[in-house]
Amino acid sequence: MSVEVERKFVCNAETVRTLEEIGAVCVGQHQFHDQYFDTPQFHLTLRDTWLRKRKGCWELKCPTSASGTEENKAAALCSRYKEITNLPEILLRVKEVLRVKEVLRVKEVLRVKEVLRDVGEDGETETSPQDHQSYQSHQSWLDQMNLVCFAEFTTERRSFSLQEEGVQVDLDQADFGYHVGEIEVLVPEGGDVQSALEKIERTAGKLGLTGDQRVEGKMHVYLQRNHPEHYARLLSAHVL
Ligand code: V4E
Repeated sequence: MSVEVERKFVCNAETVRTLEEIGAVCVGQHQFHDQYFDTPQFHLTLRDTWLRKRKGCWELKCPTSASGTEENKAAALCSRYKEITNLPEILLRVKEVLRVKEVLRVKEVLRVKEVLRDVGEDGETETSPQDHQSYQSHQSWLDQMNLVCFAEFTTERRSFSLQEEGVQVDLDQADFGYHVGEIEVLVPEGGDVQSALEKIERTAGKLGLTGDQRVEGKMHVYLQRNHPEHYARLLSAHVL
């Protein structure tokens, strides 16, 4: 598990040239399709927990607690989320957030437990790569936890690396007409978040970013445009 620390920024026609001038190297361009899942009552996203399927793999982004020493201006412009890519861990975390015992009827709980046991959540069952693959594509647990897709879009991403800083800069163009940049550093769990924030601030300075407002992410704009009720719930819960 790692923590992704990132700052979003508004990019423009000059951004690629500026990246090249500061020594960033383009490390690739690719397209991916994201599907995001939640209950119809928004149980996950109201807890700032984001379950998605990208390129056939499940990923969960969930909050990480700030240490308290990072609450300065640079930190305020950044977000930090734990990224979980191991499916049994994802199911465990989703189950915790949904408080399955309270939300589902007894019969449904038993079925969820069975699924979690099968994917090795209790650590007793070994899963082979084939099993893992089949659970990645087997979606019955979505039904059992009442999870439905609430957002899907495709992103064209160009990625740049600033090797000496260990920083990646992504320039994203979403298919619903929104363009956003991200400066990001991956920190191993328990690693130095303060140092990641400093690297991001130095990079932002080199890119000439002067704004002191948080820039909206793709999901923010997607929900605002497509699901105003969901958007309003997240705004009033201060998730977005
Ligand atoms: C964490 C989150 C969401 C999940 C999508 O995260 P995001 O980093 O925006 O997407 P993407 O495609 O860049 O993922 P990556 O490839 O970097 O893993 S949707 C909303 N949030 C919360 C959130 C927030 N509150 N504020 C900001 C600035 N970003 C995200």
